[in-house]
Amino acid sequence: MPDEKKVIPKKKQLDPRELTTCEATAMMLAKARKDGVELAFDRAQNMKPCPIGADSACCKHCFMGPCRLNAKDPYAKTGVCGATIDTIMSRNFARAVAAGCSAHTDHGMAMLDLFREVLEGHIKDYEIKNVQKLLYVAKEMDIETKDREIKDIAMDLYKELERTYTQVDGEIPFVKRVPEKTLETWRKEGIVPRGAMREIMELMHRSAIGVDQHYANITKQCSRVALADGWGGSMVATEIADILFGTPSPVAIEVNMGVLKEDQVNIIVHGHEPNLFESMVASVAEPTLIQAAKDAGAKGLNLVGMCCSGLEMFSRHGTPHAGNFMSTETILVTGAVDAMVVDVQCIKQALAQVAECYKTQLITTNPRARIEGGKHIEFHEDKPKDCTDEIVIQAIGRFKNRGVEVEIPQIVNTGVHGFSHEYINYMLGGTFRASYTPLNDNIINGRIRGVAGVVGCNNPRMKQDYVHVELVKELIKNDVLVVQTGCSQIALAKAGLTTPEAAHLAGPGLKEVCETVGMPPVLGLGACVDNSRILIACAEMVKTGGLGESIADLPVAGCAPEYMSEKAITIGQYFVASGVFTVFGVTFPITEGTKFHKHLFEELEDLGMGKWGFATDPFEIARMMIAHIDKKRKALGIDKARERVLMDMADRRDMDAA
Ligand code: XCC
Ligand code: SF4
Repeated sequence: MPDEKKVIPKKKQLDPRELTTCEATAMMLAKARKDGVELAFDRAQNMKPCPIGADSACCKHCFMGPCRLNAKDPYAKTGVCGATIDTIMSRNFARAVAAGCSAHTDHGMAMLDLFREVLEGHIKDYEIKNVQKLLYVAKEMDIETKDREIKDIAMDLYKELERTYTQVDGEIPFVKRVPEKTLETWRKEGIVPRGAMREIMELMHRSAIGVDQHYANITKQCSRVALADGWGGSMVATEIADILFGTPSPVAIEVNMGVLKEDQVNIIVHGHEPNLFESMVASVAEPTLIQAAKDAGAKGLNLVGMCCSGLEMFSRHGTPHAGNFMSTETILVTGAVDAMVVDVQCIKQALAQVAECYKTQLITTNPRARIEGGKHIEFHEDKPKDCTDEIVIQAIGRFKNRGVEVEIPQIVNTGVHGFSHEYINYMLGGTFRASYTPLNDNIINGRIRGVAGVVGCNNPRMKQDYVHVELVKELIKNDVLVVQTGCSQIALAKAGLTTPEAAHLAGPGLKEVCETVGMPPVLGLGACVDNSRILIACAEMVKTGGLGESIADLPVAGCAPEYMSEKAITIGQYFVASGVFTVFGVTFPITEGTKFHKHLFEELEDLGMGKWGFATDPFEIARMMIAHIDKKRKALGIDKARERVLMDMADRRDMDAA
């Protein structure tokens, strides 16, 4: 039974099924209520979002304020310094972009540190697993590879990629991947990133009191910072993870809370750093530790993932995945989790309290991120197993005297995930002619109407998973191929849409392509940093030809329908700056009817980029995305082809029926 003092007073409580479409989460939410344990779902009901903040109409950038304006009459007042609503909103937006970029680039830089230490021989527990990928990236970066030692090539690549972060002038290395016309637009606008550190520094400076006070100019630096994430920090994180740990390829994995095993020691890793998780994989395979678990009466060690690091791991190791962001508290309610191990990003502080209620060990591992009430076992890359072995020992200790009742929702779904852009290439093109030509051809001939990225978090202000799932269903029904990263793909996996069998839910054109290739209509590409894989895929589509000259010409659109993180805003901004129409759900930190709103939601498109959109209803979002895709098809002159191919297919069906 949970600790008495944690029992919460009865406040407003909605039926769990109104809060989530995830059956397991609903079950555990109901149990938490019975146990008197408060979760983020409850807090969201009892804490209305601050209405002034929701409109981004307040400023606390100096201590003459904080100042707040009236979103209903946005130009009636200014701040004490005279800052207008547009300045205030764009500065708030800038700070979110800077924070999100910092998260991804700090993570990417940590991966690069690891890479360097491996190369210099200071770290011996990791190695280069994927030489082919190393050579491929090195060649792209114009590094000589012929007749050279792998180590030397790798060191040159390290030095080259380090510029992504530290360079003070020039252009970041991965602009080499950007289609020429897109890059031309960036150069014209002055938004090609130099190095992430410099760009973030400048944005923090410009968004301080009394510096940049033109919303359009602030937006430029927002784009520059965001691009330093998408084509910089995140892309480096993805590429280095592939080089060190292997490029993912599709595997069938188990998802949902049923992956926990009552008779095993259950260890959840929840966070964003693959190196910790890789070492956990090694520790749970350690014969002495397996024996220790058996001696404690367990059948074995059961390692599962949650959120983004889970997404990176399942495609490399087939590690099961227990759920997305809004399930991280509820899963502790099962009582079956012996240790929850976290590193950085998206870790709710309340996990410490919920863990305490259910006697789970909450273990922090990264020096950047500690939680009051959690146990800290620091992870050091030069001796990773010191930390992860100890975690296993702690988990076994908790298994031995769980002291709480265990109730695991017996729900397990299967999804096929791990589609790198390299694999998409191969899957559609075949080994001998790996290319994007078949994808482009199928878009041009209209079988595939376009491609949509549906990504990002859960947010307890929306019914968990509902918008992700309904939106994606609507898109594939309309022949739009969906690619995914982040927590979104777990929503779709739980709904059974990430298997090849889900092709029957697709429109006739997409269905035919999926059935021919044997692929799902919804492709999971990995963690949030792996949004870079979507950028690369877009760049490849442009380079392959037939779909215009810049990313802005492609019949593609993006969406984060249940986002909650500042990181999502950064991702949204780099997709917009790259040329993609990007729709966000839940809420948008902006006041409508202002110049800054018009700038983000209309004017950026006129500058050759994409633009933002906002809607909360999945069907409305789908309508907006499809309308955009159709607009681009028309501009490319391929709108008629689609009508023809659909007519053909109807004829064929009639013939089959006759
Ligand atoms: Fe976090 Fe990455 Fe959002 Fe999920 S999707 S809630 S950012 S874990 Ni990235
Ligand atoms: Fe107010 Fe201007 Fe200071 Fe912001 S920067 S808190 S608007 S005085």
